[in-house]
Amino acid sequence: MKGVDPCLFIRPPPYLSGPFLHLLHTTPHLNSAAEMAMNSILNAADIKKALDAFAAADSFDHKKFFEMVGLKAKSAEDVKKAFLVLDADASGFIEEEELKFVLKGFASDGRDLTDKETKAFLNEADKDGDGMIGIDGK
Ligand SMILES: [Ca+2]
Repeated sequence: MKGVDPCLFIRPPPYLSGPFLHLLHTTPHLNSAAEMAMNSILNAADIKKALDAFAAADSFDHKKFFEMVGLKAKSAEDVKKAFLVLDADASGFIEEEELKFVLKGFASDGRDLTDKETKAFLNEADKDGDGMIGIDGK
């Protein structure tokens, strides 16, 4: 396996992209499941406060957001749990489509990120430039 990009093996099948993901993210009971999982890691009041702070379109700042929800102060184990909630298709990466709905992973009524916010978030968080965010935060 040396020299082979491991991403090739954990890329989601085509039905798990685009429209299907959108359905996944807009299905209320799935969102509630994500919200419940996130509430077991973070404080619901902190989540609400952070969502309110970035309620306006194009105001999202992921560093401040993660700090406000308390994720920055969490253990690597908890951060990993949060990552798994946001990685809706369990591909091992948070892709652009998942990033767009990232706030719904914190609360089912979280807004969608604008395309501008999604791109800015991805550009900054995707340190290795593969177009998605891995569990190592790259
Ligand atoms: Ca994914």
